[in-house]
Amino acid sequence: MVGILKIGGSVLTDKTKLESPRMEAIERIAAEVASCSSGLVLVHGAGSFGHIHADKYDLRERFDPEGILETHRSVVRLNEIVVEALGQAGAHPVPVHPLSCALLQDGRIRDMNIGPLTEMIERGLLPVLHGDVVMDRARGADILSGDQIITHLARSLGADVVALGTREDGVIYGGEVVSRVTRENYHRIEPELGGSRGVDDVTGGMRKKVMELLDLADDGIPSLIFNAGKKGMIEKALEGELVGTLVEGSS
Ligand code: IP8
Repeated sequence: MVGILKIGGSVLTDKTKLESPRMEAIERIAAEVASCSSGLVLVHGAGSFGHIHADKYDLRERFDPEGILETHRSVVRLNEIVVEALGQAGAHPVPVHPLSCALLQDGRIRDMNIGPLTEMIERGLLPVLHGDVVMDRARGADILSGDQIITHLARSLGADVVALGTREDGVIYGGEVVSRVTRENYHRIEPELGGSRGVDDVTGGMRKKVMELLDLADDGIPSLIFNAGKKGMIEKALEGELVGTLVEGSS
């Protein structure tokens, strides 16, 4: 049983202020994750660590060695905070940095070294990855979002559960949570799907997330978007309870 959990950067950080972790949320989430960390891979977003630097150096458009280093170091700082909190909470976290194990081609993952991850999971460790700046064979370097990481891992590890914790209760349409999103209803809700709050999100917000997850659903792997800002939701999401929006294949 393999579960992939992403926690968005807006849950873990205040996206309006440079490098400001929400420590209370991080510690609560670490405790919740530690209690169901067996067979789990955790991926976290960058929030105000990373997006601000990537934007400052315009990293999606230009190859900039200084920007690459600054952006990577920033997301690693958040990763260290998350890993530390998970360790304190009793999990056995290990940091895994995409810059060192993934390669892109035109912004999409071309290669990712999965061997160490399967070994970590088998040995009871909790790999903790994050959105990162990653080398790209066509562009030099590009920003790899945690959303693309989870869909890639879900396919290559054959995940049983894929859950994305955000600060929203799920996909919202007309002020209500949409319980299921498929290719059939996507065109109707799409105009209401926005970007993300706070700093410029260089990887695209809710619309991009849902598109990524619909591609995963086309491959037969459903996923859940839920509110990780609310206590107790992580366990429910990982147990398969419908506590948000299920993105699934067409029936
Ligand atoms: O927050 C973005 O990852 P995301 C990574 O998961 C950087 O979209 C470096 C901005």
